[in-house]
Amino acid sequence: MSLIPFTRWPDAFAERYRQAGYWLGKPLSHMLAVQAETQPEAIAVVCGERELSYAELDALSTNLAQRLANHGLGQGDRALVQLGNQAELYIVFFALLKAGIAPVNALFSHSRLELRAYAEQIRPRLLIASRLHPLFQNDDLFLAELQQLAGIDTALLHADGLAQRGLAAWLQPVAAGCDFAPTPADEVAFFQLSGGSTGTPKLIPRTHDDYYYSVRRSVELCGFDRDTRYLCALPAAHNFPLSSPGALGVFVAGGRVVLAADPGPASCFALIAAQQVNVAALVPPALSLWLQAAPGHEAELASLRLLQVGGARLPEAQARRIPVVLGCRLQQVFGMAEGLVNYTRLDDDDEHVYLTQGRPMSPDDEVKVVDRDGRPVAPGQVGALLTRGPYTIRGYFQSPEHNAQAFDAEGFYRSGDLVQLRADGYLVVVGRIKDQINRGGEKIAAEEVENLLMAHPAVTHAALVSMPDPGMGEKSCAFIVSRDPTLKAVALRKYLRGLGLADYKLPDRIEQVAALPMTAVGKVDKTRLRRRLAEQLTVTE
Ligand code: OOB
Repeated sequence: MSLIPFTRWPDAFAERYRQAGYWLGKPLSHMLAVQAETQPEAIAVVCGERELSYAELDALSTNLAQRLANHGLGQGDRALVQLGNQAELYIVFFALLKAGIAPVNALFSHSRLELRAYAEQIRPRLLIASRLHPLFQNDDLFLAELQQLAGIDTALLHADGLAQRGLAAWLQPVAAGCDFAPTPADEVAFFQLSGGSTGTPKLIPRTHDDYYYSVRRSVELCGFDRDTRYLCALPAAHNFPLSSPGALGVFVAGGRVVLAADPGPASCFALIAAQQVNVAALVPPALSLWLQAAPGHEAELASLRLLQVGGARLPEAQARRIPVVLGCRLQQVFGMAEGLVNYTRLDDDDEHVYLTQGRPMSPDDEVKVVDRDGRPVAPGQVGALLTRGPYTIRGYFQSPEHNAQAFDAEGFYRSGDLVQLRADGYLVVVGRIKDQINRGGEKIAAEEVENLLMAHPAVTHAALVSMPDPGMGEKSCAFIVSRDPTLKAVALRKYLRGLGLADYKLPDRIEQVAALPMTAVGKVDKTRLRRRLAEQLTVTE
């Protein structure tokens, strides 16, 4: 049986991280075992009317792990999972970890193209999806296509009633059968999704050791404990609400995760009041909505003590309104699914909390800020951020060519962010050099959308760039050169959706141009396109 190949940390680093007590040699499922043992009756997850105790979360995930093992699945196998913000997301995650099966947790907003791309890369034997998702709702065509494409031999569907392949049946107790166990702690536990800047989304192999450390250290810094009641309103599979400290942090601390279907104030404020939520995590656009909606709802928000904001740039003015309007403290979180997470600290002064994106969580996070030629910039100057450390990957999954660019010779990951590293070690994010649009925390790789636009018979050239947006921070604009002057934006969007692209990646605006501006080296001059757009937008306002 072969486990999953990935780029390991060099031995000297691995040794250091073990010596320092970062890497414990324990699987991620260990956190659940601890709580099920010490406080089995405590509530771990609240989802709608349902409450799951730690004992139940542990038992249900063991049932599923046992059934999967009996079915012949185990160490080295991969799974493609797409579940929304439901308790099953955690049950399934722990079941797969316990059985040594490495999942990719696709976001619920992902569509056919994304699922296909993940399936092609990991070649899963197992698919766990949801009847609540449009792709799996009405017919089983896409299910059949995925099965054929990737060689999936087992497909389980959440919310499928008592149907044979309904997930519910697989959560029932079963007599013991085949043995199962997590993969060794220094092997791949699961795959995170990269925001990406390339044509196909890259996968991020995370080991038990590195991820468990990042969660434990986050818990320490953010002060999570048994009294923590954490609102998970962002897509639960994303790195931020999963591990910074996120739901896994809550499980490490023995607190309670309260799941919300979406981060809108309408659903969240009532949940905060009903469940006495004291911590929540948001992206900036959701924060804007909360700030608008909060006046008159102060009583509902009274239990909230800490609001974490991350995933995209948080304007200072908005940051400063948080304590005034929402009555709680702000913590800025600047992280990435590849690893490095920076936090402002709970005891930082206002200047740090409002003006910086925090500092790395681990004493062994190494940060370099360099100029175009790769030379370190003077302290406080803007440069590109590179990082390596005990929970930052050394390579994307099966991407040798991309890895050669994405990592430097010393194993530092090029995050693609432009930052200032202050003398006190705090980082300020000022921009980015990666070809990506950050649409309110949702990442869009320009190249992926451009390739699809150019697949349209009438389109000869395409460039996707960001444009400022008051609500989302950034939205996307596609500049296209087309053979057909009557080609409409709606038609192009419909075409992209037809190809199976997730809705959030559809260009918000489409501009037809005679030609794309080029740089001296023959690349599309996106700076000029962005400038043109900024000028147009100010004129029309
Ligand atoms: C988080 O992870 P990803 O992988 O979706 O995106 C990472 C990228 C960063 O490289 C940066 O470009 C941007 O998102 N970003 C921020 C930011 N937090 C992330 N840009 C400005 N300010 C921030 N506070 O987004 C993520 C992962 C773990 C925790 C939090 C966020």
